[in-house]
Amino acid sequence: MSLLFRAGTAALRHRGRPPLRRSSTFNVSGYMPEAASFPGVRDFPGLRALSLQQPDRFWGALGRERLCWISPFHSVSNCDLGQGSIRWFEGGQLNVSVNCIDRHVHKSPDKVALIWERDEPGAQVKITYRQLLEVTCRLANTLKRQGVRKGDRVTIYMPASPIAVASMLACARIGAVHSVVFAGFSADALADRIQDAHSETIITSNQAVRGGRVIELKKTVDQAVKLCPSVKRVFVAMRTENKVLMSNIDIPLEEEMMKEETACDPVAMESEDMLFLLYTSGSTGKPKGVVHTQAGYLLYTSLTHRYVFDYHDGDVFGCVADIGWITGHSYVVYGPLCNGGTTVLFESTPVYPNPGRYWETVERLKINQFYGAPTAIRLLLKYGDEWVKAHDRSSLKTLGSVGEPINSKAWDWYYKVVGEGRCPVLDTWWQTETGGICIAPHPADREAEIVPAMAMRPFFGINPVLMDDQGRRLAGNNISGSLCIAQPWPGMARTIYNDHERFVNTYFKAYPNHFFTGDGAYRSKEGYYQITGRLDDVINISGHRLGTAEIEGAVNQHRVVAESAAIGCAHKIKGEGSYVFIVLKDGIDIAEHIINKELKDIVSQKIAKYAAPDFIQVVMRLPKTRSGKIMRRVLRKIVENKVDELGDLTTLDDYTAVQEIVAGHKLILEKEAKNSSS
Ligand code: 7RM
Repeated sequence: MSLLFRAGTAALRHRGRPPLRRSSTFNVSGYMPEAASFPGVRDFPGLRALSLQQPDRFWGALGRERLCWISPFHSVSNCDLGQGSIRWFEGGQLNVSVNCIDRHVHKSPDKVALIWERDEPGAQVKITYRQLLEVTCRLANTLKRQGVRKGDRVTIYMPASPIAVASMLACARIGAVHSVVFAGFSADALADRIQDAHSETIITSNQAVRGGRVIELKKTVDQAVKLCPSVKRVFVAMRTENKVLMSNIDIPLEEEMMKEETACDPVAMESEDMLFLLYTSGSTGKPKGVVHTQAGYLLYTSLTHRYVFDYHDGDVFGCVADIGWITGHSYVVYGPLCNGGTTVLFESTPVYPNPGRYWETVERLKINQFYGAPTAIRLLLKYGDEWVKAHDRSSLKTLGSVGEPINSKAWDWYYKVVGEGRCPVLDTWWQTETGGICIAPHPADREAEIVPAMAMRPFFGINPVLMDDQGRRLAGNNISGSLCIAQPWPGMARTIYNDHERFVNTYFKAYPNHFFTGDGAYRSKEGYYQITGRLDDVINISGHRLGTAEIEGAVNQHRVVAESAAIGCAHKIKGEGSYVFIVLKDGIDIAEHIINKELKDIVSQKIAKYAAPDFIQVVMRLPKTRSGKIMRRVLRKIVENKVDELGDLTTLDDYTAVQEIVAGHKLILEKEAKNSSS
C-alpha cells in the first residue's frame, strides 16, 4: 500500500488573470448557461451545493440543455447504490454520434474537429466536423453491410487516428458496443478481451507507427484471432502503405468504405443502453469489462471537459493519452466532441524525435489545454528546461495531469517551466469506473486557490467521503481514509460486462451504499483532497493500471516457476514499478540473467511490454501465514527497506524465509546501484 505523502502546502493563487469576485455581481448563469434555471444560485459553492442537495434538478437541467434528444427523458435518476443499480435519464432516447458530430455540422461544418498529430512531426492532418460525419457514416454503413448489428460488441485495436475515432463513433451511430483495446497489449491479452466480450468483429490497422518505429499490429491480431474462433470479421485500415497478409475473414476497411453512402441514419438509443466496454485491471488476474452507457456518460464527460479545463469555443484541446485508456475515451473523443471542440489525436511519444516533442506540438498546433501524465512529466524534467524553452507555449491556458499521483517536483516544473507560472496545473483524479474527472481544481473559479500536487475539490455532483477500517465515515479535516463517493453521478460505470455480481462486490460491498474507489485519500486542514494511492493489489505503472495477480499469472506460466508474488515498488520515472519474487521448481538450476530475461519476455507476451517486471528476486520460499497465505505486507516492507517495521509476525510460519529474502534483496540493491553508476 502506498504511504501517504504530503505535498508542499504553500497556497498558490492564479496569477495574471483578473480575479472574478464571488459576490452578487458574479453571474453564475453567464458561466454556466443552464444555471439560469437555478434562480438564487450565485456562486460556485452555491452551484456545488445545489448539485449535491438537488441532484435531479441540477442534472435534469444540464441534461436537457446540453444534450440533443430524440425523445425526452421522464426521470433524471433512479439509483440504488446498495444493489449497484444506477440509471440516469430513463425514458430518454438519443444518439451519441449525433451529439458529437451532426449537431456541430449544422452549426459550423468547416470547424476542425480532429487534429491528427501523426508520429512524423509536421505531418498533422485536420478533419472538419463535416468530414468526420462523412467518414463515420461510411464506416457505419460498412459495419452494417458486413453484418454488425445493434448491441454487438466490436473490438477496436488501433492507436489514435481519425479512422479509430470514426470507428468508435460509427459503433455509437448504429448502436454497437465498442471495446477499444490498447494497441500495446499482447495477442494473448487481446484474445482474452475479445473472448470476454464475445466480440465477433475487430477493427485494426495493417501497422502502427510510433516513435519512428513500425509495429506489426495486424500480425498481433492474427495471433489473437487464432485463439478466438468466434471472430467473424476483421476490418483492416491502412496506416502505412505496406501490404499485410489478408485471410478470408479480413476486410480492407477503406476500400469498402469508399463504396458506401456518406449518410447513415442514427439509431435511437435508450439512455441506459451500453455505449462501450473498457477493460481495466482489478485485484484478481482477470481484467474486468467496465460498462458505460449513453446519456449520463456523455453529459458527465462533456461537462467536466468544459469546466475542469475551462474549455472555450475555439480552443484547441490536447490530451495526449491513448484512446485505449479511459482518458482517451473521455477527453480525446467524447467530452471534446460533444462540446463541439477541436481535439488533438497524438500518435507519437514524448521523446520522439526529441524530448521537445510535446512543446513543439503545442507551438505548431497552438494548443490551449494540455493534458498528460506525471510519468511523462518526470521523464521530460530529467532532460532539462531547454527542450521546453525552445518552443513558444504562449497558447497554453491550462495544464492537466492524470493517471497517478503527481509529486511536488514534477508539479512545480510543469507549473513554472512548462506553464511559465501562467497556467493553473490541474491534478485530476478519476478512474475508468468514474467515467470522468471527479476531484480536480476548478480553474474557472478564479477565487479558488490551487495547492501544488493536490487534486483539491470534488466536481459538481461528487460527494467524496473518507472511511476508516471499520467502515465508519471520518468527519473533520486533516485526516486520511479510504476514498468513497456517497452519491451516484451520471458518469459512473453501470456494471462489469457479464458479471454484475463482481461489480456489486468490488464497489458497493466494502462500504454499503457507497461507491468504493479502491484508493486512499487525505483531506487537508482546508478540506482539500489529496490521493495517496491504491489500497488493493492494483499497481500503477506509468499511469497504467495493472493487477499484481495478472503479473503473477503470467510469471507462473514459465516452466521453472513454482510460485510467485508480485508487488509494486517505487520507481523514479514510472511512479510505480513491479518487483517479483519467485520460487523455482525443485531441482532447477538456471542462470539469473536467463531467468530474468525469460520472465520479462513472458510477461510482455502474456500482457504487454509495460507490464514486464523491473526487479526479479529468486527466493527459497515466500513468507506465508500458517494457513498458507502469502504475506505481501512483509514483502512490501522489505522492498521499501523498512525491515524494522515488519510488524506482527506471529502468523508467519517460518522466520528464516524472511531473513533470506532480506539478504537477497540487499544483493539486488547493490547490483542496481552498480548498474546505475556505470
Ligand atoms: C483516469 C485513470 C485509476 C487509478 C485511480 C488512482 C490512479 C488516477 C490520479 C490517480 C492520484 C491522480 N483511470 N489515479 N488519477 N492517483 N492522483 N490525479 O487513470 O482506471 O486507468 O486508473 O489511477 O489510483 O484509482 S484508471
